[in-house]
Amino acid sequence: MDSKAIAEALEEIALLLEIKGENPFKVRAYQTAARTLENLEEDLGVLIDEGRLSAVKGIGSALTQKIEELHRTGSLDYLDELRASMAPGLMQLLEIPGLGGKKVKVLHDKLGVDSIESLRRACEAGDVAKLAGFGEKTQAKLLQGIANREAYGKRHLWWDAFAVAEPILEGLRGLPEVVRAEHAGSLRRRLETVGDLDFIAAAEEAEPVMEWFTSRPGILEVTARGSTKSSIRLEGGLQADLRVVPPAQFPFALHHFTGSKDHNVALRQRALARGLSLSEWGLSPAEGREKRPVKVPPPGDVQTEEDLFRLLGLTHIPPELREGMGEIEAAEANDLPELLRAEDLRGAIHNHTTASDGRNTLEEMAAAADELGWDYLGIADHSKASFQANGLDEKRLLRQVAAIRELNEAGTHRVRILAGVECDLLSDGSLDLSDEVLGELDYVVLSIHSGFSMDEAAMTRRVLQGLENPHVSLLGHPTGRLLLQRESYRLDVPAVIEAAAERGVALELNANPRRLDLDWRWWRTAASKGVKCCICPDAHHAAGLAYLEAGVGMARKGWLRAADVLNTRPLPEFLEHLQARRKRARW
Ligand code: DGT
Ligand code: CA
Ligand code: CA
Ligand code: ZN
Repeated sequence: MDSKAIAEALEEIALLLEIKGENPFKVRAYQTAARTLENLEEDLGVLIDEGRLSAVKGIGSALTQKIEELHRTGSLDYLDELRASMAPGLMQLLEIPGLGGKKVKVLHDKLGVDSIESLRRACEAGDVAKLAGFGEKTQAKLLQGIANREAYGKRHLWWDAFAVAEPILEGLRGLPEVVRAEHAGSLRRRLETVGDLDFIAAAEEAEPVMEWFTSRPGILEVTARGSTKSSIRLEGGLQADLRVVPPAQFPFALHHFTGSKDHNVALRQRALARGLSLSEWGLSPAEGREKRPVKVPPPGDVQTEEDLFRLLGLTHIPPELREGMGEIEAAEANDLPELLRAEDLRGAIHNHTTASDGRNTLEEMAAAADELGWDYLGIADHSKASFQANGLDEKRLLRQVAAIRELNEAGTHRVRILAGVECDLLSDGSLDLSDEVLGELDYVVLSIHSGFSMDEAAMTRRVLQGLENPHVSLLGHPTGRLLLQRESYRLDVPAVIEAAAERGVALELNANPRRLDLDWRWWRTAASKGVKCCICPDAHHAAGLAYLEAGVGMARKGWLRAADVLNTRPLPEFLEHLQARRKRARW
């Protein structure tokens, strides 16, 4: 286990001790040790090997043992026992924003709160507001947090759902009875969140397929078991539907269960206008057409969704576009864009390292980018105002720039590393770093990490003012949402798109699966105004570079072509785009 992961384990111990009402000094000792580990300059393994860990300031002898055990084995009996001794409901309370260990303990001691449900009752009765240190405002915020959790709890991040769905699809495809199988539903449309998984399989004989699907490991409950449809509930809360159809019906079923509902309704109307009734079963003459018969194509004519669209006079509509947002009209006019593909991307520039809150070093990130075949990797660690993320001040940032230049010179990596920053946009609209320092960088990502509660007008002014600075190449995660967790801050997005177009600032499509920000629904407008998109994984560890793929799905949903996306450009052209404003500006 590395020092960051060990720090997290120590933080968890501190939290658990806090809930248990342990001695505050003991709690503090764990917190201090966690922070010490996070900021460790030396390699933890070396410290342990040389027996010098207990001499590090902030780490006592009792903790030395625990840290060594975590480092060696990746687990700790003490932590496991602590976890086991805690009512599960109490731990869940920590997921409500605004509740930490201390508050949970007070709620438990004074009101007997031991679950989210009992907290809700206590809030609704007004008991929480009466507690010292809580008050009406806190109580209202807790109730809101509970309501959000319920609204969000039913859906899952696309990325997480995909990870669960992939092996199931592979398994289905591996069954001897299965001729074809696909994802359907919102997962296939690559919606940012997914309610449940849908699978369609083609097989002459459904029974063995259903048997396999409903008896896999990791199933909590089989909620339906039929000859054409079965449903299961999986560990982690996801539900999954499987429909098994005869092979001739497959393209119709796949199309129908891919949705969306709005798209299906529009397509069915189009079929009706041609005298055809379209369903998951196939095409048949529309009612009332018996007198004036239409020619129904023989089933063999429709092998694929392409065939189905063609029969209805349309070019193929990729699943991502099937949201009932004008895709049928565009397909009719042969006017659908050629969508961005994953292989069009050549790199990305919003990524973090251990210099701020990332888990991997510059070298490790570069090695990972090499493995992915990227042409360029931009490092944009946090700036100093993000102190909770260990943001860089001018001195540390310039040191990092030098290290990056050196690493490029050394030629150890194929990927070209670009030196940037994710500079905080402060509440007054100014930037967290001086122009002088920003001028040393290859590019600047401007992001908001604080002061979320402004009203729309003030927030929009703040962003527009930030965009004035000619060093700014990219506006990071423009609306600040965290999917299933936190709403966007209030912002006049059309005004920001307008300003970005005028100033030649690109907007980020942050591909971190929790963000996917700017939302896909805005990108057609943005692209039509000439705003360029830059897709970035916002990776905080080497494996996070792979998030880029989630961004590709969102860009496709936003009707974006490769030409709309900056990081499809070869390095020289890409850099020129990022720096064009700075070059134009007169200082
Ligand atoms: P989700 O699961 O909430 O993320 O969204 P979907 O789109 O996956 O919805 P789901 O799983 O309820 O159904 C899958 C698809 O099946 C849906 O996108 C369209 C089709 N479908 C389901 N129910 C209906 C319906 O009542 N009418 C129509 N036209 N289509 C339906
Ligand atoms: Ca679904
Ligand atoms: Ca479903
Ligand atoms: Zn950020």
